[in-house]
Amino acid sequence: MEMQQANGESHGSHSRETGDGMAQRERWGAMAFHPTRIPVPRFSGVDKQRFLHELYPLRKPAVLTDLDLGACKTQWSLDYMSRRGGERQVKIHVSELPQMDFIQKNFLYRSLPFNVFVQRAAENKHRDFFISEDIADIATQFPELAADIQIPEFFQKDQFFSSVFRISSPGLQLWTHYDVMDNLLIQVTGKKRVVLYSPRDAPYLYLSGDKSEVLDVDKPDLAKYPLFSQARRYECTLHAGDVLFIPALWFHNTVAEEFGVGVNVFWKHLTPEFYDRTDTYGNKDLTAASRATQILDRALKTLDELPEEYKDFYARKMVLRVQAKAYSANYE
Ligand SMILES: O=C(O)CCC(=O)C(=O)O
Repeated sequence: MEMQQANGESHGSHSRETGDGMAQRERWGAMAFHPTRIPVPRFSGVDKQRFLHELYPLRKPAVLTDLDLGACKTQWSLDYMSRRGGERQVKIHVSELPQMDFIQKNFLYRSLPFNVFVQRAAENKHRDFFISEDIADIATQFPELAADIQIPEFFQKDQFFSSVFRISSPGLQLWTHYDVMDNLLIQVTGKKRVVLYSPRDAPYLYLSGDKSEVLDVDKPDLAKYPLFSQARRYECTLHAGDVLFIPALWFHNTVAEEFGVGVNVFWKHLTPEFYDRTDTYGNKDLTAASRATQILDRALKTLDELPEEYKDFYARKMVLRVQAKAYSANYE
């Protein structure tokens, strides 16, 4: 029901712009935005048993504190990272503005030696962001550094997908997106704010693929994205040593409040056949979801053959059928 109302209303008000509609949009644009912030709960010293039996089944984000992450917390200074990481080339996002924008593409992919990158990322005047690799695994790419970090063993070895360094300049903002795998975001040094939205709130996020077009979640353009104010905002601040569990499909965006080093660990919580074998970042939709999307694209093209009145009628009937058949009743 929600999806139909959401899309119907927003398209209606955008396509049939009246004087009233424009005034309304201006009012929305001018309105201050003070969303309710739902704190992500924090749990201290969670062990594997508690994680798997109490927290994991809830499929909700949780900040895990006071875990034993190994020597990384005290060791990973700038000099140590540069020395131990060496001169291997790494791919990075480089942008002049801290708020990276995937619509305007205000960033470039570049390669730098790891030691140069780490030093530059720590400087305010440079804007060199996190490392992005082909399927990344810090254990094989940076064994000297990986030896310092003890990744919480909350999943079986064969579920492991990737581990990625997140080295962020102060102020770096990463857009709201979802991943299809479960994820632990381990904040080793520095401070990061994370805002999350439930998969259930997808209708309010103006999605383009796996990303939300609403780049500024603090001051959204409500004239352009009026439904965004309905998205429930979960929020936490990660301090050195905190670990955030981000369940698959939960939208998240990050702001580095200080220069910081983190490590992401992605793992498959479903059996391997669900996942796309060509996925390198853990964000390609499950194969059955991609097939269903292609079939929908074909259905939409077929509906285009109809006159508008009929297309609208059958489209609404189809939406009702999708809701009745595919929406979960068991989902908050
Ligand atoms: O740490 C970051 O800045 C980004 C983390 C992220 O996107 C993720 O955990 O999937």
